[in-house]
Amino acid sequence: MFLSKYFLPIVKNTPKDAQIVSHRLMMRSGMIKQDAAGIYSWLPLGLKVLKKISSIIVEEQNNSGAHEMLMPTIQSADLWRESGRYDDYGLEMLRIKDRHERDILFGPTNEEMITDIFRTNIKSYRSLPLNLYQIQWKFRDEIRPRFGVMRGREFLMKDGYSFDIDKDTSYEAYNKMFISYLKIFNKLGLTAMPMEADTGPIGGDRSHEFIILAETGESKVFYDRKWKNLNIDIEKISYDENLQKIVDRYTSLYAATDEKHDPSKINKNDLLETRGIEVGHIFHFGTKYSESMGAKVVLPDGSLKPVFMGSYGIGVSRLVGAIIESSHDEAGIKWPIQVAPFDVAIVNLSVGNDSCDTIAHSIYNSLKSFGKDILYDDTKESAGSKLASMDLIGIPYQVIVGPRLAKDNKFEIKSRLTDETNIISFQQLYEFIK
Ligand code: 5CA
Repeated sequence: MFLSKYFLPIVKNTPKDAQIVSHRLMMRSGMIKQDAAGIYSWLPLGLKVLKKISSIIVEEQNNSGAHEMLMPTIQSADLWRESGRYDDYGLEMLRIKDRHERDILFGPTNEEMITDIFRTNIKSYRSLPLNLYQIQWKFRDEIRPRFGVMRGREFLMKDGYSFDIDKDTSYEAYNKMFISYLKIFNKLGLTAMPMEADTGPIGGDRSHEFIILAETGESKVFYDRKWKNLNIDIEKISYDENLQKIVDRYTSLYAATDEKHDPSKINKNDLLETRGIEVGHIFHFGTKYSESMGAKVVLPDGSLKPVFMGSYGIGVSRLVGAIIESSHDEAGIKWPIQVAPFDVAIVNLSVGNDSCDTIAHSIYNSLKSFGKDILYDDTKESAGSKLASMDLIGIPYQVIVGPRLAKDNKFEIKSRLTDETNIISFQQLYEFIK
């Protein structure tokens, strides 16, 4: 991609109302534009990151045996009346009337709709277990939308739902998602701590939040300092193992948000206190929705039984902010390679200089032939401003082509993650890419 032809509206001044670093950096780097309180447009650079995060989630959820689908954002109020949540949900639900005066709503979550899909299509215990998920926009009319995409009113969520024949197999499905979530956050370059949580308006008997530690997080969190020694290689864990044992290891050490914190449960000397960002939340609620909405399966003896369910959420758009909170410096974002909007940036410091242009173009073409996604700064901005913009948007590698080195067919390569710079030749670049 040539920067001169791209849409990257970089903002020089720090936006006044952005209180936390991820919000400031997302606005300044032209990733998002606020359209109303808690409602954002995702501009090309931001959308690329959102899609990369989504595809890592999809890949790992599919590995766990879940199936991706897509439900509408708009739902009928009648479904929510069946579960009893239409009245219970309160002011966070955006309620709409269509032209026939029918009550509809913009979905804040999808337990009712998925239960309806299940009861329409699944009749026998033979179809279980089943796990269906989607990545779809949600709307919650938050009283205090803030921190940019961290607490939006419209936000992208991965929401999944498991269906099982009894409590034991349903807990197995819950454990599978528990492990899948840790694998996802690990793949995204984040360390997420699972913490016991309240079930709130979703309901149920078991629930965990997944928290990224960050000073700017909304929740206060308390945990055992021995957490750091919990050496589990989550990547190596297979979904076929005894997952209860692994979940028990994760939950054996004290970790709680302030709603659940109980000082009597932990030795004072082991206690650490900080703040965290909730990036995922899973719930086991058994037959809460299947009973009220009549989602039953026929058992081998011909009797009917309501299915056991759980639901599993990840804040996909919130993750963009959470990753920035945990990977940035004063100059800007430092994207982990796997979610970076581009793989490599080429900065031509002297557009119009023959040797710079020739070198920059040939680097562009050869990196492209290796399948790399490249942003090539071919604009006539000053060198200082170009380098500052590249540090701001945080592409993991910058290839910097300037007239002094170009004379000898050389250029600089900078890792944005370590800020280490090296002078290299074409040959070294190829070796590096390989
Ligand atoms: N039905 C369940 C799971 S599918 C559910 O809705 N869970 S939730 O309410 O905890 O939301 C799931 C995740 O969405 C949260 O862990 C959080 O990361 C994200 N989230 C929730 N509210 C917002 C918001 N206002 N802005 C951005 N992300 C949000």
